[in-house]
Amino acid sequence: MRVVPTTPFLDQRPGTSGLRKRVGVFQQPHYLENFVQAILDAAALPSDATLVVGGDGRYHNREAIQVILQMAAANGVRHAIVGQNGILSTPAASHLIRLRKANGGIILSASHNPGGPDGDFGIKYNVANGGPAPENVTAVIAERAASLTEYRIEDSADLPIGDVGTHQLGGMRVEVVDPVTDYAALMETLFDFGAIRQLLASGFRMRFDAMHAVTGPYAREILERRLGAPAGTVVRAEPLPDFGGGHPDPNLTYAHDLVEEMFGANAPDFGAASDGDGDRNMVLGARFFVSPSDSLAILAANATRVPGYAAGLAGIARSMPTSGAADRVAAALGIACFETPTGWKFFGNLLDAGRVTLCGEESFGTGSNHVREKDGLWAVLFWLNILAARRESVELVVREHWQRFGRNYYTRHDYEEVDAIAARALIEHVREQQAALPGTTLAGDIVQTADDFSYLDPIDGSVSHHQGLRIVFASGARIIFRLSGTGTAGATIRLYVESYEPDPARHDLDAQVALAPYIEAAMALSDFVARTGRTSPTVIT
Ligand code: G16
Repeated sequence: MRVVPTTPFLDQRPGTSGLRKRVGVFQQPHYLENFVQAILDAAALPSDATLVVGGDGRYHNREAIQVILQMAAANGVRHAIVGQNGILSTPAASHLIRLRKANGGIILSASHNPGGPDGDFGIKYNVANGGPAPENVTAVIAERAASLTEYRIEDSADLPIGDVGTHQLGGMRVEVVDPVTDYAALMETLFDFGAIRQLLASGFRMRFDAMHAVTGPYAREILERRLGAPAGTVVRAEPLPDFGGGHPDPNLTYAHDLVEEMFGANAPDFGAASDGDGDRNMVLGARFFVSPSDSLAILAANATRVPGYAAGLAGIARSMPTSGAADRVAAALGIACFETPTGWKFFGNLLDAGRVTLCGEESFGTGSNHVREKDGLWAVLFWLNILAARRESVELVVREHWQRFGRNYYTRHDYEEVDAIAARALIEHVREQQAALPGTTLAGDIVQTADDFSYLDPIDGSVSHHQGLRIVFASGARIIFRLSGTGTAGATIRLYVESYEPDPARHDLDAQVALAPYIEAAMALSDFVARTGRTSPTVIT
């Protein structure tokens, strides 16, 4: 064991989901080691600790895993559980932490950000409940990283993590496990595999785009082998270190091949994609896009058709920028709907306390109390189970939902890699105007409230400030400005816009058209073009 003197890096502060930086930043001498030591110090693990380690297979994953194992051994961890070849999807890692009662896990991923030598890398710590470390832990990680003077590492040859089995590293036992088996078994306990198998055998056609990211092996095993979907249902199934040069973000822009197929002639009945680390999902019907906010509401409204949720839901939680569609379902079901800041870590306490069963975010994330992360393939199986039970098209299921609950028109405009100073100034400019907005008219609607969202966690009493600027209208419409906490270059400004339409005769508009007056008002209020030089978003969802 070696103790290596080091000096702190000043940029090692976790964002919305761990530390995400360019690969080159992580390849600097001591950079990864410093952050791993900060995690291990902050985690304050007991002497017989078990740690789960895995990642999405992106460039630098394998090298980083060897370093993490050597450092875990040197820091007294007794048992490490590693996915074969260093692969574990984020939800599978969360499940493994819970299943094996590990003390925590280190997950390597920059999620939906591109990979490869010039792409992004990331690392985050999950705690014993299987979920991302809450803010009180990430704050200690940041403090430790900023004051570190040394790290500990075991001098050892690389372990053969391609082989399932047990290895010894110093005083630590390293167990290399198949990444898929336990996760697939969990899915079988939640969903009616028999009914889905019948649906898939009935001529129903689906396509799953794994985007050359981590879900390929999971989707092949579950959809093709266990559920009998024809070979080739899962495309781009091979996880590649650079995701085949693509951007593994399942949205209308980056999952373009799937979108083209689903909006083309002879489109399959159902299409889905997942992201780099397998926690996001996008769901499509034939020539029909399901907005993630609607998806959460629809899963909630149909939950009792699915075996794992047949007893009903304790409650629902959604992030603040996610549309209010789920709130309407919760009201109809007579259950609570919680509004949390952006970041899956904020759902952990509510799930642990049994206050909510389903959670979701506008950023293509949906999940439940089965793990403590959002779960892409789980959402796909939930949809398939509903379709198998209802035998209706995706479009019909969504339209019937709107008819019953009204439609929440929704869009998110992302402006990526904006100059960071200009982006912060724009947010300040909006903030300064907020106090004077209530009672005034914007986009032909009266502003009811305008604030900077703060969250009081009802379980542990912690408060999180500055979670996004909201402008809420009398009609229920909302305009929200927020800076992303996951970008790695400049700043990403997110503009979220929502309106509510109860009249089914007005449910057929394109969301961009329906929301145009609010979008224009937001652009004018923020002086957007002049301040950023941008006239159109990088990504529209
Ligand atoms: C992460 C978080 C999500 C969050 C998303 C976007 O997802 O886990 O909770 O909604 O980032 O965050 P931001 O708007 O700050 O960029 P993922 O899939 O990237 O891990």
